[in-house]
Amino acid sequence: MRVVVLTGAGISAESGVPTFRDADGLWEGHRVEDVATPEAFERDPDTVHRFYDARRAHLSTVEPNAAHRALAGLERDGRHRLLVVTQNVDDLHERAGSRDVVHMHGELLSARCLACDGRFRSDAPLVDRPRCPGCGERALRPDIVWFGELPYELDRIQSALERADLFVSIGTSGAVYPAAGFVSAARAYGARTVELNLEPSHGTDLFHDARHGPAGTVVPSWAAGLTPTG
Ligand code: BV8
Ligand code: ZN
Repeated sequence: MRVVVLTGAGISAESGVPTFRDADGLWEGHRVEDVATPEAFERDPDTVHRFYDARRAHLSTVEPNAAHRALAGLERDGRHRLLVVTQNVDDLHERAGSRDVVHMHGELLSARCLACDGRFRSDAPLVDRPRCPGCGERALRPDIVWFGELPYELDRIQSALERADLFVSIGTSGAVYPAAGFVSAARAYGARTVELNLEPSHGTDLFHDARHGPAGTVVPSWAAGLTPTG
């Protein structure tokens, strides 16, 4: 089967990465509009840099969990064609072994240059204004898709949704678009749709099936059901 898996903050919760909804809409004590918008970066770049530098540094203290590993195992198994489309900016899918991963909202371990528009793997704190590896300008910003900005690889995601036999949504509240609209698109193209989440999401009625519980438990048992041994 061609399987498209959409993941959100909930899949990394058991690894110790805070979700957005955890703190009543406050992102680690910050209002989203103060740290995850181009206007916020314009207004107060240091606060935005410190916010992402802290999340980037925190990555080295967390590990992938059983849900990330189960998806990597499904891909490695090879019986099904798996594409992971993640809203997450952490690198836990890749560290679990997943290779076909689309970061539609960017990555903490990447920086983008406002002078030459280059994108570079980088784990350096950006608040110190390091020089761009490409053009040497001190014009790097977090390579993150902020509210009001166009997500990455929407064309690739759209064509994968059009050809999907199965669409699975894991650990997402379904509150942010265009990601929250993928289930309807996949369904419209004939895919079966499954929600694996701690609790019903905003779009739970749009799914054919739903299993509610912690991803670290629900995802491995769902994956095992997809590749019966023997
Ligand atoms: C754009 C990077 C236009 C930053 C992020 C249509 C209608 C209404 C509004 C809009 C619309 N279209 C666009 C908008 C505006 C906006 C939007 O959707 N606003 C919302 C708030 C209404 N969308 C945008 O701005 C998008 N851009 O539209 O551009 C455009 C068009 C043309 C040209 C130019 C521009 C861009 C949105 C991307 C913003 N960036 N992230 C960063 O990370 O710092 S979004 C960010 O928030 C995440 O990436 C994710 O997408 C979202 C958080 O949601 P979740 O990941 O689902 O996390 P959440 O905490 O909400 O929920 C966790 C879930 O997990 C819960 O359900 C919980 O029950 C569950 N859970 C918890 N623990 C576990 C668990 N599940 C399983 N196991 C557990 N252990
Ligand atoms: Zn540059």
